[in-house]
Amino acid sequence: MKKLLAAIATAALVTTTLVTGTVAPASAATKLKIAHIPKLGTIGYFQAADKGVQRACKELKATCAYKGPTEITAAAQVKEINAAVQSGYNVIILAANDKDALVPALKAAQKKGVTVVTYDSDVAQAGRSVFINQASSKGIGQALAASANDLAGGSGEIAVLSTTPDATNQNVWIDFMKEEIAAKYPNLKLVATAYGLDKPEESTTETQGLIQKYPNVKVIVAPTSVGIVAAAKYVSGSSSKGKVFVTGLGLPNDMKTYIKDGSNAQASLWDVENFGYVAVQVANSIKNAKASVKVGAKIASGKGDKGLKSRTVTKGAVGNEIILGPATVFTKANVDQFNF
Ligand code: RAM
Repeated sequence: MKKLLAAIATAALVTTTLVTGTVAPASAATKLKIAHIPKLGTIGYFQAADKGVQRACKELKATCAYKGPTEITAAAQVKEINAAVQSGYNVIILAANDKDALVPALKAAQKKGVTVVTYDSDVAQAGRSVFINQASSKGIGQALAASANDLAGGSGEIAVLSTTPDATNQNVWIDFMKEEIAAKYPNLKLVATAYGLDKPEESTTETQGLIQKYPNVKVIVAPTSVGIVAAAKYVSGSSSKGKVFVTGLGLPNDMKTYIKDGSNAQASLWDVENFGYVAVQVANSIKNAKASVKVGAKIASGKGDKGLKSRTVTKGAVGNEIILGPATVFTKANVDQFNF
């Protein structure tokens, strides 16, 4: 029996060697030239993601450039996409400002052999190979609804402060949040959705506008790293402190003050640096190992992936996607343990 097991093990080894041997040697791998195109260059969240992009690039000996648009629009991203193709980039890592408007430019890029991986905010399937989603979109929507219900004490008016009206990710999350409210929290009333364009000044003005127009609003839900801190800062410095509460998605360093002071803000987020790392590693697996991106396929996500070392493709709200991992909820007790 022992001999038989040993023989099977040896046979398995031989087979593995043969399979591995058929893969192109490392030296034949395409050298990656990666353009990282965020929604807007100045957003701290994307700059944090770029640290992970750079970490993966170093590991892969790839060339990487942060091509942050100066406007948070689809048109500004189309310019960056076309310029990247013209300059010979062979991979685009993109957080999209619009689900459909970027697709023609991305299709043209893919035709020229560019591998496109979206992360954070998706485009329609035809524009990319796969989407790296930060966490389950439904899970994010449910968590936002639960937090709003908690802060509202189970009933009353709530409002949303979003980014741009066309942002794929925020729109998917808000839809799931509405579904959850209808199903579980019938005493919450969503009175308005405002758009602060992921800019501090606009987000502050929109927060002020919401509170003025809806004097009974109890909670502002901001699923945006820029909006949430603008809203929390505004509330904390106004007479609404302790009456209006802010929740949503935000960087722990930005939100610390407002989680700990009497504002009682709530916030959660995922590991943004690892997010950028995984996006690049998945792009490398697609380009150099011809990894399948079909639902059910497993993709290597790099030895420095702080989560899993390989990721499974699943079916998402827009198309095939890979989920980074659950978000961390920051509390008074844990927020000081994070530094990003
Ligand atoms: C902003 C962006 C981004 C979103 C985070 C939470 O930085 O809108 O797309 O994922 O917030």
